[in-house]
Amino acid sequence: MTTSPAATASPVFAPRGPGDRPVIMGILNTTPDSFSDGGRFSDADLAIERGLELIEQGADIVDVGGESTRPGAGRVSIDDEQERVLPVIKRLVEAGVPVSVDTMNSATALASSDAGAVLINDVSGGLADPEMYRIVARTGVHYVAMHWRGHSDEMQLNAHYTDVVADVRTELQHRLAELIIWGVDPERIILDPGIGFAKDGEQNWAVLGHLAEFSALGFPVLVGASRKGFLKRFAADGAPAEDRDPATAILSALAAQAGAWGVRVHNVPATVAALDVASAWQKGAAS
Ligand code: PMM
Repeated sequence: MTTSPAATASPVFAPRGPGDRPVIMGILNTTPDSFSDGGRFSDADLAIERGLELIEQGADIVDVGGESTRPGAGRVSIDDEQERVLPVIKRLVEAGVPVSVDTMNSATALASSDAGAVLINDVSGGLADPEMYRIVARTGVHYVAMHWRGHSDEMQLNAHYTDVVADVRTELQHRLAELIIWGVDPERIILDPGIGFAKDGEQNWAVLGHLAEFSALGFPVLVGASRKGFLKRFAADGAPAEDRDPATAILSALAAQAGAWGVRVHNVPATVAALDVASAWQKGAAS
């Protein structure tokens, strides 16, 4: 296990100037039960094809996940998770695609880093696996620490806050402190307020409306709101999750204006258009 050269060199993590388009993380769920793409990409060949398509459409990095984290979802075994994600990561990396792995398991994080993933996207912020920070420190990959208060089958029971913005911020600061104690390079840490994780609709909006307070912690901020349940009200009753893409695109543009470093999305073309408009607006020029 060595520090991945790709992790050091990837342009995904290059410094971004004011008005620059945020990083687009394209979602590639290889789970058969993913709520928003209906499990269409559980076959490895199809998943690889989809990953390449996400890049052609303008994604900067492809986030490969093998365990569903939708509310109520059960756990998968580490073996099953790795069987799903590793072949896809290896082939995407061979094709030159910057890849992140969406995992709470340090063993999967390590195997994915060895396979060339440049980012560990951990929705548990390290709380699900006590080995995670050690692995992140040793491999030198970039790391997303998301705000989390428990696994998907119980998280909505934990949606109690005194002040959701202040509480989420404080809990992320605790993650940051621990990451740094474990020797993780602060330059490689990205924060995520965890939209939809132990948060109801109003709490999600409160966090999004105060996104700048998360950026003020001094770390890049990733927003993952794509097709989530709280956006249902902006589509017709009973409409499929894809119909939340217009609302997601607008939300991504607003997140960009609020200083987000990146957005994690299913629909990349809609996101590119939305972020290019936000960027042109901010720069006063469409270049
Ligand atoms: N949401 C999901 C999965 N992974 N990762 C980050 N960093 N942030 C998120 O908000 C996030 C995530 C759940 O959504 P999905 O089932 O559509 O992937």
